[in-house]
Amino acid sequence: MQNKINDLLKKVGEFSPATMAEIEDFRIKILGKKGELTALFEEFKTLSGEQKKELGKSINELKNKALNKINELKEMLDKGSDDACGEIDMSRPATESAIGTRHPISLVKNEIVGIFSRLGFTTAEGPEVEDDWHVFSALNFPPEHPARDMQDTFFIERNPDILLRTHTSSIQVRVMQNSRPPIRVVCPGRVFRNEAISYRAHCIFHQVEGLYIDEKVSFTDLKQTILYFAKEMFGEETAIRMRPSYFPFTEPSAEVDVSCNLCGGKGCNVCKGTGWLEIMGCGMVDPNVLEACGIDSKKYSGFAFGMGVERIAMLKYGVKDLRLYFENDIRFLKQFEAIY
Ligand code: 2NL
Repeated sequence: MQNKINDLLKKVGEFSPATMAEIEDFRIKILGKKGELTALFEEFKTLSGEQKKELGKSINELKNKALNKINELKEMLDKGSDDACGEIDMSRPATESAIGTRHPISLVKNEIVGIFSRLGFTTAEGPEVEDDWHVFSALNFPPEHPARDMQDTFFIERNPDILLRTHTSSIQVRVMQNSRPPIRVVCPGRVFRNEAISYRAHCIFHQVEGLYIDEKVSFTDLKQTILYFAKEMFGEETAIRMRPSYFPFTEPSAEVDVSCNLCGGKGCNVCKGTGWLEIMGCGMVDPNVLEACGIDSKKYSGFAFGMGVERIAMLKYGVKDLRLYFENDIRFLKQFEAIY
């Protein structure tokens, strides 16, 4: 028996495989159910107590050597295959990891700007701290208009001519002053109004306004442009309707509704049973505004529109409380498109 143990010890010592399959074959041949070492253990059971004492140590040593050798060999081959140069594709892209998510207001603003850019509108931005002329006077606001009231607008105490813009129209005023028609521009940005904060109002919010000025621009152009926008934003099946309205800077003016795509126009709790959702205001630019900005109102006409980004985002994502857009609660924000 001692000889058999020695033979097997030698075999284990000399074993030098090249592949995983060889190791597995060897393991089965030695340690498997019908393996050589297993047979030795069967034989060991039949020995007398005295003989067991004599051989027990060496048969256990053999078993441990065999197990260790097999495990070491397996580990070596495993590692070798990882290190082998030819087997790693160094050109494979690394695993992407998200660095955050885009804010829903940015997503919707980018989408609005994108739709108009496909119609040839460029984008312009301007200062958030403005003067009275660019925000009110140039836009045909009469001196006694309530928007000029301290109640609605944030003024700088030391100089009431300086204020936080209440709409992004002041950007378009600057564009008109600084360029010649044809003008096609959309102006996204933050605006500020002195309002009590609630689920439907905030003192800071976002607008996108648009302006198109050229010879012979008509209300038909306005209507088709808005219809194109509505279909792109809310889906091909979307219809629009216009209701007469009033703004100091446009004449005629209209409020635009889109058909409610939640109930297909039948009436639901989102559209409050009407089948319609208000999305923006618009109109033909008042000739007084064109003249104030240095554009000949006899030669040129134009349309303009303005929409609240929070409102469009509420309709798009079903957000019921506007404050969620400003609180930076990670549970809300992480639901939007990831940035890599
Ligand atoms: C609304 C309504 C509107 C405009 C904005 C505009 C700008 C210039 C001249 C004429 Cl420079 N009009 N902007 C026109 C009509 C409506 O916004 O409900 N906004 C959220």
